[in-house]
Amino acid sequence: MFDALSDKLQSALGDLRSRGTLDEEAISRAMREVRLALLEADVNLEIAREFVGHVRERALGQDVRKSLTPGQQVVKIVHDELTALMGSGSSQLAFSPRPPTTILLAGLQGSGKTTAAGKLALLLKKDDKKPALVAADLQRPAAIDQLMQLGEQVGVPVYADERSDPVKAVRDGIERAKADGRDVVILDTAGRLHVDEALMEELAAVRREAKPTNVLLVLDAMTGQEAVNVAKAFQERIDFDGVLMTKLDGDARGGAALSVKHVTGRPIKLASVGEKLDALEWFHPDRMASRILGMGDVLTLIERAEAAVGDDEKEEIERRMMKGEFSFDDFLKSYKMLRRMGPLQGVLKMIPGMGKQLEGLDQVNEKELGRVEAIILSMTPHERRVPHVIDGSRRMRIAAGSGTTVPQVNQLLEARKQMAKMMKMMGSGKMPQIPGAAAGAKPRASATRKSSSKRKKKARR
Ligand SMILES: Nc1nc2c(ncn2[C@@H]2O[C@H](COP(=O)(O)OP(=O)(O)O)[C@@H](O)[C@H]2O)c(=O)[nH]1
Ligand SMILES: [Mg+2]
Repeated sequence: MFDALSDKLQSALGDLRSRGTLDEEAISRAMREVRLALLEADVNLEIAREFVGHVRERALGQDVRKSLTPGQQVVKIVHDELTALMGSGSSQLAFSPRPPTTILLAGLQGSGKTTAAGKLALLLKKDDKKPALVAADLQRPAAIDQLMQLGEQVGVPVYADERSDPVKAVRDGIERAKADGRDVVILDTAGRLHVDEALMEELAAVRREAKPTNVLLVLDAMTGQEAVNVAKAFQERIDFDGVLMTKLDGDARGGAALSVKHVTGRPIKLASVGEKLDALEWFHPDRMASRILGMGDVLTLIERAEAAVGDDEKEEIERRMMKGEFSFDDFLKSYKMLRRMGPLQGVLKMIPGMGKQLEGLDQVNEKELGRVEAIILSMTPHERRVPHVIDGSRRMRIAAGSGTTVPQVNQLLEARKQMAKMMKMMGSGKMPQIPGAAAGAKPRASATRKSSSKRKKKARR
């Protein structure tokens, strides 16, 4: 995700990170590079200029805190400003006190509305909601079929009537959802290739009928600044509460995601990061900023792990992680989970410190994963539980036993250490100084635990 931007920002700041002191010249040089990186990511000129202005001002005026080097502080400032740019507000949807909650998806044709409707239904279902899908795109019969198929795949009812009109389809759909005791209704509407008057009128009519609890604009991140222009046009005509940004997995440059909040004042609430049905995530600006800056995204990692693994196993690992007792046995289990958690490279990048290490590897494939397993399996049970006993000669033995090299063993030892450190800081509520410097991670970490117990309840039913 945003690979090019991420690389450029990291290299712009790389020089600062390692410096003990900072002068104006060094900051200016870095800021020129940051500005260029943003422009190349298709962030609009004015936003890029303003962004760099803020960072520079804060960097020059910073009161030097003992805990961070000046270079690290600049990285933290960039992190904070990126977070602020993407919106520090909540990514929650509104839920109606009188169900059903209605969610209207609007957007251009091909932006990903219909697939997003299916993905959102699945996401809400996992959160113990009872969603239903309503087809309000009646222009093409194929659109209804597509929604029907998605509904079947995620196990959610679809209300559709191809002979209806969009307004009536929405009215009937909501009625049926109520009668069936569904508590969330997702409305999939028609799009056009371009913003046009007929589309806006249809949407306005559907909106009047549905009185939706949430209007989400679906935007294709791959279209860059064009997506931002589309957002402006929709805002003027029908307005929306938040954005569901799609196709963040492709080679999207990031401009749309970085600019849309600033331009429209509406936050990104959800991010679609792949074609698979489980590739929809709640959007957290602070976590996204961490990912872009290569600081890892431990919270999203934990959430994905939760979704991929049995509850008991997970709670045990999580409890120990939070105490910093993250043994190689836990690591191995987590690694096996990783295989079930989606595209490997993306997952590994969320581990703090792994982003850079992955640079040399063009693709992390099953072979590399196999190597990690082989290394851990070559450790004695005691070594796995108490990794700090692994000295030089043990490393040589492990490398020989697993058919790997000592540097590869070292790299794994280091990765475990980083993770354990990170987890411990999160568990104690102290945020790490640089990686993922975002405030507010503590409440989220506990929210994570809460949601896990909820899932557990569900599993018992
Ligand atoms: N790679 C990728 N493809 C997506 C994503 N979301 C949607 N697509 C694809 O985009 C195309 C258009 O999606 P669709 O939901 O039919 O768009 P709609 O016209 O707005 O309803 C389909 O081929 C989807 O598989 C995403 O997050 N990542
Ligand atoms: Mg569609």
